[in-house]
Amino acid sequence: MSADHAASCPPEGARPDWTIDQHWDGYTPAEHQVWITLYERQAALLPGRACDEFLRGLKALDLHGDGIPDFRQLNARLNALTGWTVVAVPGLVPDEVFFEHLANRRFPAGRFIRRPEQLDYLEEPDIFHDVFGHVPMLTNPTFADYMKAYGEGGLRALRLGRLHNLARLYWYTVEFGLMQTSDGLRIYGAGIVSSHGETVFSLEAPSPNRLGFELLRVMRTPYRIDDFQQAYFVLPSLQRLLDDTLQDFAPIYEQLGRLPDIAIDAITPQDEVFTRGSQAYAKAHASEATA
Ligand code: HBI
Ligand code: FE
Repeated sequence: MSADHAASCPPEGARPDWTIDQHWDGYTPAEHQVWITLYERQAALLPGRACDEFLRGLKALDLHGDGIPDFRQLNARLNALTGWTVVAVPGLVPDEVFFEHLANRRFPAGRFIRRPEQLDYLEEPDIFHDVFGHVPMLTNPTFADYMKAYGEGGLRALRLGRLHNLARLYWYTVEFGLMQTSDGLRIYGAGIVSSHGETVFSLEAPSPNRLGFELLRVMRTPYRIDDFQQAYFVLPSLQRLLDDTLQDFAPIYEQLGRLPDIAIDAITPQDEVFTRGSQAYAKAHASEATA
């Protein structure tokens, strides 16, 4: 998510690090019902589609469909597993604030939940996207280390003027990543697992390209911010993601300064091709907002 629209000062009532109390007692029955509806829809769809690491995390956190989770209980479980904590924020926070939290194993999550008439689309990440989508993977030690490394890398990328490249890595892994497993392709990205439509589209539609994950390649590829992705990148394992991220990015940024972007729908001779997409869906939907 781009934080272009986030103000540079915390809003009234927020702490200097932009966190707020979750104020769990303040949720209405109708808000809990939105969580339950979304949870039940995704819980039915994800077995056989989400990777084992995600499904195990969902179970370990006991994020059942009784309503919006209370961060105090969620954090007791999560913190014991990987040292991560979920903190409530009012919405998008500035990049620097976001990375500073991640680097300290704190995941900023929206406190609000979408309205019933917005079940399938919303602009800012709400508590369902942030908690159901992101937090299960944070129970996995390898992924948990990756997210911390990403936060540290984000602070560096900001200083080096390379945030647009690093943000693509986040987008194509943390938000929209696929993984290769012995049972076939599986999803792990939070933007997919929290979306009914994209869960099916990302795995089954003939439209998008599905390509092997290569760090430099991913950082050269713009992404869709307004619709289903035109390309998904497939990880061989979570360990590969962590190993790639722990290397020094300075030489990579230097190469990125010389290399052009790769078109969003392109397949290069170096790509490992899982699916050569028809791009039919993208062609039928005119708007092309990319980042
Ligand atoms: N703030 N709350 C919130 N959630 C995000 O995912 C987020 C953010 N601020 C910045 C940001 N993401 C992105 O700029 C980075 O992931 C690149
Ligand atoms: Fe997200």
